[in-house]
Amino acid sequence: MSGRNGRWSWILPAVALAGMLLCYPPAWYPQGLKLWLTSWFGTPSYRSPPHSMDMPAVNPEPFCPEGAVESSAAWRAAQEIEGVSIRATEGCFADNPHAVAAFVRGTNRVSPETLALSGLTSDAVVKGEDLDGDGDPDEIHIRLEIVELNGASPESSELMTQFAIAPGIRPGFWVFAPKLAGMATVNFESLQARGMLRLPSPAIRVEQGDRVRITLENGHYMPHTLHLHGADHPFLDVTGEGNDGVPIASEVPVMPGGARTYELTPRNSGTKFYHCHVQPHVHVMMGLQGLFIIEENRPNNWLQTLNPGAGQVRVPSKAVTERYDREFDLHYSDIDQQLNERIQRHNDPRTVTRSMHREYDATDATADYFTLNGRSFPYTFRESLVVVKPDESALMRVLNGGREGISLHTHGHTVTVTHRDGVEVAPEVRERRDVVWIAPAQRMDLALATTNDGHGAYGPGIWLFHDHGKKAVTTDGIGPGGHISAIVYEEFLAENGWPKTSGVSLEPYFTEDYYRKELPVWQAYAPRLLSDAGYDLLALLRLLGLALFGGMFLAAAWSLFRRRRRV
Ligand SMILES: [Cu+2]
Repeated sequence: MSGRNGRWSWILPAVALAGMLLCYPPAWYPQGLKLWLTSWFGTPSYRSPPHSMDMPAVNPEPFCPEGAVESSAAWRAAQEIEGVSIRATEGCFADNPHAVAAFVRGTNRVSPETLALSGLTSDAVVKGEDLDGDGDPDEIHIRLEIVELNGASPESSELMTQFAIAPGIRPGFWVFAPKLAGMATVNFESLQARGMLRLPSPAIRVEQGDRVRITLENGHYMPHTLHLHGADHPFLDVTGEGNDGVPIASEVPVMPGGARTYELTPRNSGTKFYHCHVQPHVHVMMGLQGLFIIEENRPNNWLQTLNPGAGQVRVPSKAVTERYDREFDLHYSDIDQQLNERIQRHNDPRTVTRSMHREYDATDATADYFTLNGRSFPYTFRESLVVVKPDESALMRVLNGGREGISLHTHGHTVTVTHRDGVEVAPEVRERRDVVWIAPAQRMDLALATTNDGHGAYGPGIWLFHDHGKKAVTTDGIGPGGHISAIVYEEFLAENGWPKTSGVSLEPYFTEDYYRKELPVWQAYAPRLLSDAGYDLLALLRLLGLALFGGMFLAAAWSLFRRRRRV
């Protein structure tokens, strides 16, 4: 009995082994074995690769949404409000012209109608006396609030108040914001933040010699301050209180529910910076940072005190219009999702603080998202284009508010660095560059000339400008994304302000799927060739067979081994 059993007991493992060899994918055989098999059995016949998968139809957002108030003719047109000449916006999205007028005249000086249309409170930007008698107000009092965007809410499972930097991408932010009347969302049904509650914090413009007061009204749940980086300000104010915004050197921070007024009378002009200085490695990177521009003193110099979202300056100063046809505020930043998502996981100030200060490690930070004026491509094409005409000059005031340096490259143009950190570069040593290195916190004033001379410019077109380091042109590694924008000549803009691009369809980039990494990149121009590959069913069957015969073999070998030991 045992003899017959012994003979038969070898059959099962042998069958399992033969099955495994049959099912083993031939492509995995060693080269020598493949050649030996080929010499015995001939070459294997060609098997076509699996079919391409049918991808879902792309359902893009409108590039330049019709019917949005930002893209309306009423907001984009050149117009005069309260005696303020407001320039046209050639691109798709414009700032609210009533708010622009109120920022120029002062929210305390415009008509109730303009104030209501601006959405601001009457004390948002208060303009007082003309101290030097040159026809413009020199007493400026700005009030800033702190607003959380895309945070967790105890009342809803949705993020509150929402602001997308690109389709479907909503990291959490804290921003300085102008004082607004009414609610934070566009209406009762929407979770969408109002236009002026956005990234980046507004660019602030004051005049050299102005008596400037900025009150930080802290309605937020954490302590904050205001630090005027590079702007000439006294360390202490007239009452002896701290005025530098630095909790470890000058003052107790502004606690939740509190307010503090910072004061300065800047003696020099230039492109400066402002930011919170409480735990700056996290607070600045959460979005509490903005451009601070001190304009040269000129008669009748009515300034647009705030430029929400930065971008085109619709009422440039006298000194700027003497030298340039156009002016743009360009605020770059980057976002570490590991930091910014923390306010989406907690809504108790104690747990947010614990998570940010004790669990997050800024030395391990890597940037995932890259923004220009608070948006990533393709949204940068709606509101951060540098729109020009031939034979013009434009001033680009650039701030790098991010944690990584930027090697800013302009296609089709060279730019001249006229000021670094708001300090003039002597004219005799200025040079033209097509790559400008901008360190974190650095500001560069770049002069762009659009005369087609083969040096400064190569002629009209849609010319990209972007960091030439390889990360910042992606959104969490998916390109095109990041802070890509373009210098666009007016003749290359459609009626609605959208650039007349040619080449690949931009439609995939206007979907959330693309940035969730669910769409093949070139599907649009070769739907079958460049879609995702389907599954090879035969290969799957082989693998299943391999697993089955492998299991059989192991089970049989084990029972054989145990039987032999018993014998
Ligand atoms: Cu802060």
